[in-house]
This record gives sequence, C-alpha cells and structure tokens, in this order.
Amino acid sequence: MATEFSIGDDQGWTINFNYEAWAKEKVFHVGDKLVFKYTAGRHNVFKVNGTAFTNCTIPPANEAITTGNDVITLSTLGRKWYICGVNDHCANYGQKLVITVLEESASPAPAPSNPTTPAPNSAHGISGSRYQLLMAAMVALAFLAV
Ligand SMILES: [Cu+2]
Repeated sequence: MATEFSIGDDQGWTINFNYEAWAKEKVFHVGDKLVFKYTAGRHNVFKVNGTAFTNCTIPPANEAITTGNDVITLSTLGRKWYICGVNDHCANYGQKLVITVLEESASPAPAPSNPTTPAPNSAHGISGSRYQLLMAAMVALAFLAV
C-alpha cells in the first residue's frame, strides 16, 4: 500500500520547520507520494541533487513546482533532495528536505495461513497414490512378462 506523506504535517512546507526531524521517524518506499502544501507564491519546490541541497543552490525558475499542493510520486530508490527556492528560505530558514526511498513495500499477503490449501492437497494425495498403485502394477506386469 502506497503512503501519502504530507510534508511537515499540519505545518506544511514552510520556513523554520525541522524537516530533518520530521523525516527521521518515517520510512519512504517507491510508490509513496510526497505532498508539499503551502500558499502558492510564498514558497516553491525544487528537486535537487545532494550538492545543491547542501549549498542551497537554486535551480532555474522553470524547474520549480509551484502549485502549493505539489504531489511528487517517489518512483526510484535512493536519496531525494527538495528545497524551497524563494529568497533565502533554504539557506537561512531550513526549508529543505532530504529523504531516503526504499524499495517498494511488499503487499500484505498472508501467504502461510491460507485456508484453501488443504482441499487441493488431499485431492492431489489421492491421485498421487493411485498413480503409485498403477506404477506398482505396471512394474509387476513387467516382471511377469520377463
Ligand atoms: Cu519557502
């Protein structure tokens, strides 16, 4: 089951919020979604690399996501970096998020305790023993023929 993470929970995507602490207690998987919520125009979202994250290097404006309700689906493994490119929100107000995406979470299938398995098993058992009986008879016939 994919999870939808609302970045910063009630605070949303904003300045003076500890996104490092926020992300620390969460586990992200491929297929999950990040939702950046903010008042459009006040902030924006840039997906950047680790170096740009560390240095708060703002990419070209046309790479920004700016709707204020930005949904990003995590499609690949590894570390992902996001920063706000408005003014010095990244450099001086901590508006930056780094996460590590793990492989897709296994679907919750309770495989070992499947109640439908005994019936086919016993049916197979019967046909199996019949087959053995037939084989034994064939072997006996073969011996008789020799
Ligand atoms: Cu901002």
